[in-house]
Amino acid sequence: MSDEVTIGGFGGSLRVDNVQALAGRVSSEIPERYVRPERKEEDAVDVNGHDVSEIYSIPIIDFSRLANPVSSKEETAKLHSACEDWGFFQLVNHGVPEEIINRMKQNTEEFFKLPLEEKEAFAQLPGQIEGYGQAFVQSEEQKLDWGDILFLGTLPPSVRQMRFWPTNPTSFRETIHEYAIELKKVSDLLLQKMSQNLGLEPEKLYDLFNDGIQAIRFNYYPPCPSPEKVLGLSPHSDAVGLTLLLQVNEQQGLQIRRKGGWLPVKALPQAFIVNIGDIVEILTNGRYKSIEHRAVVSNEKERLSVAGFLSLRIGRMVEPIPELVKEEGLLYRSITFEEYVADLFKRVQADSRRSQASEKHFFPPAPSASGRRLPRRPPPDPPPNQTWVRPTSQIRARVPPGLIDPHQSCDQRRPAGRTNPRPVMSATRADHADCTNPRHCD
Ligand SMILES: O=C(O)CCC(=O)C(=O)O
Repeated sequence: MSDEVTIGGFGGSLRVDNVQALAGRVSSEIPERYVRPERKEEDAVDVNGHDVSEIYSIPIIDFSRLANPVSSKEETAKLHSACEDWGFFQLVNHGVPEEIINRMKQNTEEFFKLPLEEKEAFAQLPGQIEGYGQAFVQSEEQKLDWGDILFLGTLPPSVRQMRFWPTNPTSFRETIHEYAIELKKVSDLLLQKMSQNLGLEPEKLYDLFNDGIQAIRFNYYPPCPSPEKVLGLSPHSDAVGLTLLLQVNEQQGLQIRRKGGWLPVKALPQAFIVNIGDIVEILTNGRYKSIEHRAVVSNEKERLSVAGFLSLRIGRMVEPIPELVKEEGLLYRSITFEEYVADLFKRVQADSRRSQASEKHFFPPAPSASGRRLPRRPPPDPPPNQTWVRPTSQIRARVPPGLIDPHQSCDQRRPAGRTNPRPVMSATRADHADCTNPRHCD
């Protein structure tokens, strides 16, 4: 194979303590690197003075109704509004055999229960993001997540680095393989329906992602004696096309950004929680939103989840689809997938040195079998007097007090009459003063 593509190879994580083992040792005092002072302030924000968890629940899309000619139209319209207004939905009746879902859950639990040394046989190698370890620790100052991961490239089969695929439990490799195939079937239909909803050729998004890379990340969040001080997973958006998340046990913990607060998501058993990633946000010129999310932990029970990421193949362009660029003009610059990832990687490194939360998900450019890196071009400059809008993953996850949350991608990013998109990093509440969209501005 002359141009073998793998997910590792561009950069990895610094080695830090295994959190599952650490959780077994600490009784009350949490090591400082895990303490997130910002949680106090952020968790105090609720939506309109109400308990967000009581008011909102993310949309539920019935996959069987999407596929059924009788109900497809209505359910497809529901899907469209979920993608536009929420960027998140739960997908039920998705058709993945229950037996595969249950085996995936069981194997995942069994793997994380193994003694540390056994899991470490599949540990990340220096400079690699695949394998067992932690997500993307880039500096000694960076705050750390209260969780461990196993990250694997799954599709196409040529991206698989089997040295990271656990052999215990014995059925795990087969389960991951079968699950990956099922996940692709589900995402294929979703992409077709999304294309239809966007007024594109039905196969447009499907074609773009069909030869793309799929990866799976297994998350293990151990119980923590002071759960209110830590984060299982830092705020981030997903630098991929789509994510399909399966919560493994009944312990909840996913929260999404909504109206300036953190909205807890109650995962339905057997459902996938689907979210739009940054690449789809860019392809749709911001029409579908990639929403920031995070995971919190419990003091009683561990939480496990399995996130399946669908991304592009190396060499594809990440740019708005021309048919979707309307009067608002181009909001994102064109960039190759490998430039996009390299750019993201640089930003994460810079952020980590500032000891802030970092973006986790990216697919680095793969060295070819000959070891030669794919050619890189410098990113183009924007047209005169214009600044590009940054995709969500490239915007700081944590919003300094007084600034608008960039994930509430308000129309005011680009007020009428302005020809240049506003650099969202510097948007203030005053900038959004006359926004009429209740979803965007408080
Ligand atoms: O565990 C969760 O609920 C969130 C997982 C997630 O966001 C991720 O793996 O990217």
